Amino acid sequence: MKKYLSYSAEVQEAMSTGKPIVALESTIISHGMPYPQNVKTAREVEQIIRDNGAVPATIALIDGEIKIGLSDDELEMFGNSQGVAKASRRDLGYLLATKQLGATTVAATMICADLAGIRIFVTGGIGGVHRGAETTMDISADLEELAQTDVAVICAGAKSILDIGLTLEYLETKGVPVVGYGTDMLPAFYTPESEFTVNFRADNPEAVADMLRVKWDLQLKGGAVIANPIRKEDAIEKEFIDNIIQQALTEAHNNGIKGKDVTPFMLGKVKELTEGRSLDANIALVKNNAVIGAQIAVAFNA
Ligand code: PSU
Ligand code: MN
Repeated sequence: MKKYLSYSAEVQEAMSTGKPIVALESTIISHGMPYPQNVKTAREVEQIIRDNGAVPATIALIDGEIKIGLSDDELEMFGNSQGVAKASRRDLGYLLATKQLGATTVAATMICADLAGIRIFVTGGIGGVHRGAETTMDISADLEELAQTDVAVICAGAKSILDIGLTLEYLETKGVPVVGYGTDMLPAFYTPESEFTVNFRADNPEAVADMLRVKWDLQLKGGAVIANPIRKEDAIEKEFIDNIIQQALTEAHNNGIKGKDVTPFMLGKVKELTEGRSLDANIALVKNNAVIGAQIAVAFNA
């Protein structure tokens, strides 16, 4: 299994000297944000993680290998090329065997991080139960991965392109803890709050690290969602964004968007309809998550 893994020099060094490492996904680069903001953000997020005492490991599939840590040129390639596949759990075997470029989703990044022994992962938003899933059955593989793979995901909560209530029910059934970082309310990505509460609240990195340590000491398989709210100054007004999401959902439906294309379509459409404000918010919240995620990795490593 180790023969499929290939580490950057920076990650290799961190592993041999026992430094804290933070995993990062690549779907957010290739399919979640437009070029060139995607590459710029990816680089800045990596630097924020370094500045907060941890080592970044952006994960992607290249030429039959799972790359744990990308070079600057590789980040550029993932941000600026059309032929990158969106890689979730089901895609890993095929994309590696055929030596294609694959940008890993939350689910696939968790799998690869776990193979590399990395327990802390920072991103913007997770996939979830989509609105209308009671008929479409569109439920992200991210949720099943959180149920079974031992990686904590620091994100900005669940986006309201999803059915947040059903996403929480699914996570509850699967025994995945949803922790609010400094909040009792579940953040909803573009807004710091939603109408839903989290399961537990943690007010500092040590509290998160302690909870993860006990969970995994007990061999309770699976991950955790650490939901860190977007800062007020970066947030988008709830009524405005809800309206836009409703329009984007209608367009997705009218265009017959299905399967793995739903989330990228929605992100692109919301960006267009907000004239870029959703992208600015997305960039700000990922950076905010990188600060907290690095601090959690440091505490978990202690
Ligand atoms: N949410 C975002 N940005 C993203 C994604 C989700 O705000 O880029 C990506 C993540 O990689 C996530 C994936 O794992 O979309 C979920 O896709 P799906 O719903 O097809 O499982
Ligand atoms: Mn889906």
